[in-house]
Amino acid sequence: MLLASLNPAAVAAGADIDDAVRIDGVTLSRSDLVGAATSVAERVGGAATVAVLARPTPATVLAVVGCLIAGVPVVPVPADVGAAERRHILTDSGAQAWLGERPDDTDGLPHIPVRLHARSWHRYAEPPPDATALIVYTSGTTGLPKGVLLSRRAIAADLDMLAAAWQWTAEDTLVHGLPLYHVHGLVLGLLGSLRIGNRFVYTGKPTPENYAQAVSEGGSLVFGVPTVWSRIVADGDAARALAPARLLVSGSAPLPVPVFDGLAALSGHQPVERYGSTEALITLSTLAAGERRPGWVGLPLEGVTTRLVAEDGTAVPHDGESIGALHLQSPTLFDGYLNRPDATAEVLDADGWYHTGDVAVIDAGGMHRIVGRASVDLIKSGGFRIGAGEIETVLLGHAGVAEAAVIGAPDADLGQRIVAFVVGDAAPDELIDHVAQQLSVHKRPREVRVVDALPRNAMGKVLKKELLQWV
Ligand code: MLC
Ligand code: AMP
Repeated sequence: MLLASLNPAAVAAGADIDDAVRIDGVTLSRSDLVGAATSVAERVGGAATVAVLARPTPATVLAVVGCLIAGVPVVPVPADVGAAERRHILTDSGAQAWLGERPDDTDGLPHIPVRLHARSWHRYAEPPPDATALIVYTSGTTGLPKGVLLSRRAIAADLDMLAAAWQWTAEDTLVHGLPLYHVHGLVLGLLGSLRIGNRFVYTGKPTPENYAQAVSEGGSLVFGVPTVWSRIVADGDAARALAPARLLVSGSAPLPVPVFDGLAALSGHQPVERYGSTEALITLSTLAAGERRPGWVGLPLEGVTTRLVAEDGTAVPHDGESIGALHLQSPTLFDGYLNRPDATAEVLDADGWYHTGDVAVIDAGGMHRIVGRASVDLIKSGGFRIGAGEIETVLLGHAGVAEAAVIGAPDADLGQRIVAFVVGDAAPDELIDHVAQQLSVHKRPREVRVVDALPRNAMGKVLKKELLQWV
């Protein structure tokens, strides 16, 4: 079963632990989780889809777990979501209610609160493995985010593959402070812990101090995006305080080599790097018992096959130098984008290869290095995937903007930072707030530059590579 450690029989047989999940000042035992989440399941059973505003709270944990018990697909909604993105997610997913945290604006949907102290011991049959567990919204280069359909089977397979790669066991205490509305924090961090049966500690904001504290209290398996690791290294003391951990794991964006080296020098741990996406889950990783090479993201997990493809469709050699488009086959692949067969067909071919949109090299030993994204319009900022097109559309919706172009400029802290170039008479701060309110706070441009004209080619297309030279 997907949530193996919450199997009521396992809990009843004495496998209870008092502190299975610690989040937002609340500690839940395994039987608390089973009882309260089953009570949630009873209230939502039969619903087609529900939305969960994924603030990092016990209510969010119980809402997600309750839906997984009842077999109701969950749409995790970013905690800082803005109005336009929220409406899109609700309409596109067809969510019938908000479960758990209550948004300020429910958009007319009913809200079902989660009662922390309610208990039910009803036993639900395990839903079929191909049932959708989660619909996770993620950005493309253009347009509004697409709903990625993730089955129970894909999630369970990925967690088991990672458990093997990282020697992850019920003895671990997993700590992180990442958002609970993306694969990293939700699937790996929370659902991974509930499947493997280890203790889970949510740190609150992923600050160096909070991570150091969580490890001093017994955290052994620590997850972060490169921005988190970079801030920890810059802190020095926090990095040294991670020494007692068992494994530090970085993913969601490229880990700069100096950050890898800084962690190794200060904490004594070379971080494990792993690569993944919302659509394919985690597919490549270095191993707990294997080489960790700065700048490289590792080997295919058990059951994953990769290939590199040149622009003319021919195979690129695995020589550690030649660059090609990365395709992969994996038992962890998504079941398509909700309502978007066209977009699904663009990335998932008839032979079951997922075209990742990343370019990579592979060496003779099968080690992978991610060179970058094929498109300049897909930006990774602080580990968040953000489409230039969705921000441009929102900027163009502002009365003071005539033209807009968005780029991801290199940034020492965020990896890439969103910079918007606009033609118009709006004030930059007003435009930043406009994006934060319409899309989500983490998608706001960090900088808006008002210019007289955008550089365009003869066809009128904005020259983004040239804009990158302007920052
Ligand atoms: C500032 N703020 C504003 C604002 N300007 N709010 C509204 N409007 C404005 N104009 C405030 C916010 O309210 C908030 O306040 C604060 O700024 C947020 O600051 P930030 O600068 O945006 O946060 P930052 O510190 O930069 O965040 C860094 C980070 C974050 C690393 C914590 O980027 C993060 O959590 N990244 C993780 C992304 C992730 O998990 N990706 C995984 C994708 S899955 P306040 O008071 O609330 O702080 C995936 C698959 C895989 O990729 O391989 O894993
Ligand atoms: P998302 O859908 O948010 O999970 O973003 C997936 C994308 O994040 C991938 O296609 C990569 O571009 C990037 N990514 C994830 N992990 C890594 C990593 N370890 N190194 C480099 N890029 C990564």
